Amino acid sequence: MPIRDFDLFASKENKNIQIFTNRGASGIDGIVSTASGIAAQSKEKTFLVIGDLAFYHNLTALSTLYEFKIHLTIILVNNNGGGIFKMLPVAKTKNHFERYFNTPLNLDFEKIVKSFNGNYYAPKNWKNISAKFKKKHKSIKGIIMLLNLERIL
Ligand SMILES: Cc1ncc(C[n+]2csc(CCOP(=O)(O)OP(=O)(O)O)c2C)c(N)n1
Ligand SMILES: [Mg+2]
Repeated sequence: MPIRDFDLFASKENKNIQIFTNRGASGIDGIVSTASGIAAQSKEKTFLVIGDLAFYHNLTALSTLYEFKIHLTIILVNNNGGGIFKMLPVAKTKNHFERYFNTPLNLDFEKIVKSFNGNYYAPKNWKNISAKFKKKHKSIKGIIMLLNLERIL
């Protein structure tokens, strides 16, 4: 959903921001690797906005960030599952939807991120997020932020 949300709701800005998207072979594969490559080459701050299921699918790519000291901020939009499927008619099939379509992961992302030597931060509100971006970004390598939608909205 993050890329679709961006497509629908991003405001027009005059700021010089470069946006990249990743289609992959089938959608959610290779997203972290693509962002890592961009971050490794870019002189600007690089942010990746990604859903929890897509992030989980891309976990092994996190080791590259640490190994090559790539400075990438990952904003993990965690709604515990594939929220996109809630927009489809299949969401009405109560018996099968949770297990086979939404597939909630119930993962502890803090532990996962730390096991890849990443920095983890779970902001409590929107103010926290902008403060973190402004102050800390330059000094923190490979920070991973968990943006838990259920808690903030
Ligand atoms: C390799 C691959 N496997 C499965 C899919 C099908 N698929 C599309 S979106 C999605 C779930 C995305 O969930 P998440 O990243 O949490 O984003 P949300 O919809 O919750 O915002 C899946 C499994 C895909 N696109 N690519
Ligand atoms: Mg999700």
